Amino acid sequence: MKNRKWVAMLLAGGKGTRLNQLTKTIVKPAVPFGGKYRIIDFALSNCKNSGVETVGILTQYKPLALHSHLGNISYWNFYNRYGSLTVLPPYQRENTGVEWYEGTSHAVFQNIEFIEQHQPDYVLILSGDQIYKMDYSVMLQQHIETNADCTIAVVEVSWEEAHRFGIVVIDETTYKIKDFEEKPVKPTSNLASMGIYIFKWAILKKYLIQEEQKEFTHRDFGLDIIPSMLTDGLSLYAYYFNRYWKDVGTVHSFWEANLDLLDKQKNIFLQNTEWRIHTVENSDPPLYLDENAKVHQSILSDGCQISGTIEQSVLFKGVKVGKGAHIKNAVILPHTIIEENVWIENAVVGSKSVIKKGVIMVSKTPKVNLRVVGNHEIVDP
Ligand code: ADQ
Ligand code: ADP
Repeated sequence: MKNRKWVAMLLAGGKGTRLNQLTKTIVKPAVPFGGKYRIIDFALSNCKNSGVETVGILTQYKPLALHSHLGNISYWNFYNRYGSLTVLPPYQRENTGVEWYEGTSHAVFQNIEFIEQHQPDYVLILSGDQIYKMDYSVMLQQHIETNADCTIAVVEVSWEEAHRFGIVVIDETTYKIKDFEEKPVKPTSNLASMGIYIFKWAILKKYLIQEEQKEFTHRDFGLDIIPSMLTDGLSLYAYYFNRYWKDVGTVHSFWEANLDLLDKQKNIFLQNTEWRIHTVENSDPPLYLDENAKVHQSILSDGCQISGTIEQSVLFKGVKVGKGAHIKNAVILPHTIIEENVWIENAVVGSKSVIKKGVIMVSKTPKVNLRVVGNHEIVDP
């Protein structure tokens, strides 16, 4: 990995409006995930495990929880002779005042100086709101071998979902990208961009500057930068990823991705520590199951206190479940209290909520009718 100068820019500032109740006070990358993690831990751990030494994290929207999570930066142990982890909020500039980041490429444009300090050959652009385990150094290897100007990581998605993504059309033998369209109404392929890009830095820099001079632009990678590069005949390649990947943009996909962690066959299984996901440790007391507790195929976290029955569920830190309560296919966020004789099935329950004695919250059709309780909500029978 030595002497391969690359810098990662991790975009962690989007609003994430479709996670509604769960992102009222925190930004999507800071939303708790998988019992003890936050969503951003996946991209950060991938960086650490892939040997990316310099990471800039672009924050903006409701950053408090994210900043405090990242505050314990030494934990991430990026510090070494070569690099560091740096949080980059929008900052005060001469003349113009604080300029908020607009689209994703504008956010990177504003940090050109930071990138230049490191004089990288390549820049890796990442999203802070995806669940996956990926070795970015393999993608970089391909990028170097093909001498690409830009490499886009792609994954096959279902045809019904394809319209939610940037859609890539490739030459099947060379993987060269022939066409790209951001969130097309009628997708012509089901190969989706993962929003993960490697660019030659000199080329990206030129396009970032060029984009700023345009009058009508979203200042976005998918809408502006990638299409401009294709139009100009640059060399763009797809990096094909065939492992687990989920963009947790909606409450439904958040619920699904949490429950996916319970399946040993899926290659996101967290107990498989060959590619470890790191997080900031805490000093919560250990999990406690009392004499009435029954637990089946579930993740239970530190500080939980269980008297009821738990099946195929993910319980985050400090959740209390009373006697006679039954929880199935549910995701229960930190410090929620579930009182006696509650029945919850196919649901996401936000953090610090209280579900009162006897409440029945069951959805038989989670695909269309997942039950969701907001953070701090109190649910009475
Ligand atoms: P979206 O997911 O819609 O599509 P976007 O909303 O731009 O992309 O967010 C990408 C990442 O950037 C997120 O982590 C978000 O939090 C962050 N972000 C957004 N605006 C930001 C800003 N101004 N400052 C800092 N961070 C910001 C993208 C691609 C698609 C691709 C999907 C895959 O555009 O082509 O298919 O990702 O999920
Ligand atoms: P959702 O999950 O609801 O789609 P996103 O985080 O993806 O929410 O953001 C929705 C849109 O708003 C995206 O196009 C994104 O680029 C844009 N956006 C989000 N946050 C910001 C921001 N702070 N500044 C500028 N644009 C933003």
